[in-house]
Amino acid sequence: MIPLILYQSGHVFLHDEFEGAVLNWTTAGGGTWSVALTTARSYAGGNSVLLTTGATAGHTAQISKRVGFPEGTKIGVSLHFSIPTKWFRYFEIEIILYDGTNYYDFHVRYDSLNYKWQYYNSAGSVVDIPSGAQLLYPDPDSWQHMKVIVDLATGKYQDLFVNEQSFDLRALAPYKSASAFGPHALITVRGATDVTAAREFYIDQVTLTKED
Ligand SMILES: [Ca+2]
Repeated sequence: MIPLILYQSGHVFLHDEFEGAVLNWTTAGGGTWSVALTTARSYAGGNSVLLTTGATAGHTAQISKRVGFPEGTKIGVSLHFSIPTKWFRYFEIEIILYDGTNYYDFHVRYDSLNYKWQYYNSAGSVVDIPSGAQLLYPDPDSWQHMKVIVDLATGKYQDLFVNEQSFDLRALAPYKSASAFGPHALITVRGATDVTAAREFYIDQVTLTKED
């Protein structure tokens, strides 16, 4: 099997290795969260982004970015992430695509307590991805790779690649609702925990692609 960590399809229209002096993403969270560039660890170069969830209610931390996106094509989001503790709980990528009439809320997350992938379905509920069980690399300082591809033309999820596993998502539809905003995408990378303690995770090398 070809290691999917080398999987690089599509045409890159945004790439961020978080080596600049400024974090060029919008930050948010719930409770006493924090988000900042750090030299504590990195996948490439000398920096990554450290996100710390709130220890108080909310328990989330995230970065997000709005990007222009041509109508009728596929978009891919690829990144490396590192979670120091398996009890973190949820690590997720959310891709909201606007086509001028509706928005589609594509949302894939890893449940680190039950070792499985989940998605938000057309009712806006979190459900398991079929055959979506996966053990990530075990060492707490491991960098994991994931790539999600979604399709505005079909209004369906497409593919999820994580380390050496792949998941066919083409039968799965996301939540959809009316929105008059013009065509663009809102990309969010988020961590969430359900314990009353701060949890840390790292992100590096985020790549957004237009897929064929
Ligand atoms: Ca980096």
